[in-house]
Amino acid sequence: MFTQEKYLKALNFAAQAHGEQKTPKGVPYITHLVSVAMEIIHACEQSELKLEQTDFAITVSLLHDTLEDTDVTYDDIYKEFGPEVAEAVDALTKDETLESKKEQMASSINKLMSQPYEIQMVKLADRISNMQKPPESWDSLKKLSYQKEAKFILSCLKNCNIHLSKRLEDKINEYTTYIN
Ligand SMILES: [Mn+2]
Repeated sequence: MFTQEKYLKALNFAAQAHGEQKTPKGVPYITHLVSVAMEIIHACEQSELKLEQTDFAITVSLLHDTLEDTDVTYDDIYKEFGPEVAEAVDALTKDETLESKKEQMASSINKLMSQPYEIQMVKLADRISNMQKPPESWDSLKKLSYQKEAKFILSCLKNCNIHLSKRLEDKINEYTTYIN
């Protein structure tokens, strides 16, 4: 189970932070965050994770893109949610001082591998959410490289949660139907 008030606190904070931002498909960004949180809740229930771990993973899932994509700072998160959540969101944020997307991904995964399982779970849930049908504008090459990247993420983080790993594996296989 999880604590409704903690979910709502993180949801409201994230909704405020992302404001008018949209996903690549043009729907409000909060749909992405809620879909990641939904994957986390499902996996935590199936794995019978403790209340504290579940609340933590849900909060981090709702906030996971705030540092990367909004004006929210590490200190803002620290003040509202404490040091563990701030550290977790930071660990899920790309280092944009690195030049290529590939380097950013490698460094991000490297950083995540030494983090607690609940934080790694958010990365898997994020990618599960992002393996839905890609935008029409993506060509085959882009879709293929996105699928390849997902395989890399899965191979590095698969031990954090068996249900999320299985779900991402299924999503990766299903993704092939979107590539022509
Ligand atoms: Mn995300």
